Amino acid sequence: MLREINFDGIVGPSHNYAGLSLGNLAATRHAGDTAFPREAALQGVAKMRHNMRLGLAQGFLLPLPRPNPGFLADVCAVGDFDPALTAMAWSASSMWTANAATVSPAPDTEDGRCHLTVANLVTMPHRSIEWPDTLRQLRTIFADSAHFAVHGPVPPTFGDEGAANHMRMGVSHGEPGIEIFIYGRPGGRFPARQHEQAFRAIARRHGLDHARCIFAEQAPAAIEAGAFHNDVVAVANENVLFCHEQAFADRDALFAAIREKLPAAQIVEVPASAVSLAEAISSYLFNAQLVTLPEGVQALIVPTEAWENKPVRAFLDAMIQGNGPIRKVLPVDVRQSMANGGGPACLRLRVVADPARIDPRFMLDEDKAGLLESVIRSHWPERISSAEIGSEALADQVRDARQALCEALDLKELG
Ligand code: SUG
Repeated sequence: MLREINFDGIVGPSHNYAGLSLGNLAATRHAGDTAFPREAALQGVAKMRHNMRLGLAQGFLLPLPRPNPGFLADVCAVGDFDPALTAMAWSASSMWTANAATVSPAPDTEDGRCHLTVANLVTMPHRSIEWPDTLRQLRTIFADSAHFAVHGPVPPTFGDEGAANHMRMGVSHGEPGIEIFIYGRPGGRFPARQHEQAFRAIARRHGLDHARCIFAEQAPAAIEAGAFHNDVVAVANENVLFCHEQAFADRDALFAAIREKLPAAQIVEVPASAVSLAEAISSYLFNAQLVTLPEGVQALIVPTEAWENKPVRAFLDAMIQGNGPIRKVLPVDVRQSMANGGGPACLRLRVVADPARIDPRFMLDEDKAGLLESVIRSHWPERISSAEIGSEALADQVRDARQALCEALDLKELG
């Protein structure tokens, strides 16, 4: 049976705050802070447990090998120490698996398989080095080629940041849906990380029906205000789109196209008069997981920062009291990730598939969550200050921690 499975990225043992992402205001604000990798990873597992206990299917992706073994050798001479390049090699940014790939589930594709294209992430150097290891992992998880096609990245000429800029809507997960691709146009203060042509290429290689695709531009003002991905200002699930009034360049045209292709669509738009763009971005209201619970109602899993923000809370309280399609709001604490600009939605990649077709080593249950916690507690560094990034002793600890995880999960081939 087809279900939506959320694959969360396990926060890696090198999690730190180096301020590497221009245009990601939280990451910039926290540059140089001391990070707490153990706490960060435990917060991530707690979120997975929370969602699993709601009756949702939960998977995970491993952190990637860090410090990245090839990168520094490629860009530095032996014996050189360049703090910026070192921080790139150490980044744990693959935890935000919404940027791992773009996923088109089987009901949408010509050959009836679920297609995944790994994101090239070329705009940010520290993220551009993720895809080869991510691809290896995706090819392990979705190895059943009768049901999955896992593609390499689109050419680096076209920046691609994966599912964070992609929304799928439909009457239910298991039926053919419409796929909405949001891209940015360059020229503003901050980089536009998603190129239109990357998405057009992905739609073609996934074998999507053009009549059920929408390509729309993200509002330049949203990028300017710090929405470096569409999932900072919008989220969709089944027939519901939840978004900020200023998320899209041409909101009327986008909404009309959605309603024409999906008459059952319900759009819950938050007006700027209730929550300003700045407040939406700082609270990460839209970087929420919008999910359908087993009892059939939709719930919004928000970061505690959104729940504690006054205007956001006022909007959410009114929304729940009203008669809209989102019936519940559930806060989760992912503060360590949030400080780098990654909320609950950044931390997960959604795949609609039959869990029985997926490598079971990547599916979570209560026992495995306990196993993850015990490996994290005994191996993840408690803290990493900016001065420690690059330390050989810490690098050894980071490598050993990942190795211990791979061994505990019987995934030595990815070690
Ligand atoms: O690419 N932060 C990530 C956050 C990604 C959030 N993902 C989604 N919105 N889906 C980024 O900007 C900061 C790392 C640092 O600065 O060390 C970072 O990469």
